[in-house]
Amino acid sequence: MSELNQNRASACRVCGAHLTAFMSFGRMPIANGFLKSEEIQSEYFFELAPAFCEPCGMFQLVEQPSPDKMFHGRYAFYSSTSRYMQVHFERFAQSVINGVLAGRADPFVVELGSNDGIMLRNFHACGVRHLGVEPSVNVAEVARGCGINTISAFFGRKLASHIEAEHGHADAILAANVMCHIPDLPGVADGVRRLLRPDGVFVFEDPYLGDMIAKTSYDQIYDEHVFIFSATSVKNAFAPHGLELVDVAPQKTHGGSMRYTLAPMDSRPATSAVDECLAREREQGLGRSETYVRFKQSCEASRARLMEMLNSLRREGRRVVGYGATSKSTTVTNYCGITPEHVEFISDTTPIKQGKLSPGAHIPVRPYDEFVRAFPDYALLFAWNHSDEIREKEQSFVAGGGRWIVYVPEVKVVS
Ligand code: JHZ
Ligand code: ZN
Repeated sequence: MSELNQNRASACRVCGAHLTAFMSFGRMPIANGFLKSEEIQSEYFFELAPAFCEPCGMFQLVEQPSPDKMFHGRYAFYSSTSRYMQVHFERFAQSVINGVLAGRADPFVVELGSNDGIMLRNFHACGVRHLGVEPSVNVAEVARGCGINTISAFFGRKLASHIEAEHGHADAILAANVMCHIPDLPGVADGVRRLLRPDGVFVFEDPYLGDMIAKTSYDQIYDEHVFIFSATSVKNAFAPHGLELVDVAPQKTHGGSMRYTLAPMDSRPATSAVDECLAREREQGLGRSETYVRFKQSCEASRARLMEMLNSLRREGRRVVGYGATSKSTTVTNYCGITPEHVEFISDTTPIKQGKLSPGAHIPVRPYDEFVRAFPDYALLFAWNHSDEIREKEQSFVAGGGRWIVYVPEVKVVS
């Protein structure tokens, strides 16, 4: 697929059918493009507009910035910032070790988009042969520093052949919050099929379309997420490449995700969870365009309610601070029109984001200490997907009278 096609698709990236955006979130910067004030002049913008392909069921962006604008040596998202996510990936790894790898001699595991090694460290600790593929050099470097074998490259057919030639076929190929980032899904599917052993499995998880629609969590839509998957679209997208959807398992992470297990066609039986999930998606109307018209209306209503609240707090002179400079918050701040007048700063524990401005809205990102030093009246929970972990940690904020503003599944103040 040409670079041009990857950036702006008039045809579905999976089945080639004609694509039309059903809404636009407007002019959007790179979600993780935290910047210094002297970089404002050259900030890059594109139009964030999702489309739904009725023939194959794939939810996708019409336009996506080129991958090198998003994933590079200054990539701002380090997976290991959440303690809960560390536990999640330890369990994910254990399920693979005790599942498909059990009883195999010298198994080999490949992870696509292995970031700072949050998942592979568990295989490394058990002495399992592994390889991470991570194009963002800075996060890959953290993994290598912990002894995790990692190459910095984008995965596709060619790289799959190289890996196979050097290490042999993989018993398991894993990906978490990665597949939905890759525009050339057919190329990755072919690469996976080529690299996988005939009795191997490909297991990946990503934010789930069913949750996004049910909760109006439109902030899952940003440049990196070129696709938002469902079981229906995953089944349709991989079958032409010889990979069959054999299991699905809902996950709580990232505000509602789905774990998909695929295997070479007819190599293992599909669980009943697959048909059940496909039926639920039909009932939810995920295949119908009216669902997306309603989703657009829900996004608009959510935006209006959030701005009403932030404007009235501003009139009352309340201090509001953002919590978590997430990728998701770039969509929320830019789509809703949140400015530093509404949100004084965003607190974040990631050093590379601190001292910078949030993309597009230019709200200062400050170290966590500043949140603790002078608690605001309200904290706008941009990292709402980590709500349990954060609210457990921030009990003194609430005890001191602080309140959380959340906007998923609906805009409200909670203590
Ligand atoms: P978090 C990223 O999305 C980007 P983001 C990516 N595209 C993707 O798909 C998902 O992850 C998986 C901070 N924080 O996890 C750390 C605190 O400050 O919601 C992070 O900057 N204090 C790859 O960016 C941010 O919040 C805390 O206590 O939307 C959380 O980002 C915690 C728990 C986090 O992912
Ligand atoms: Zn399609």
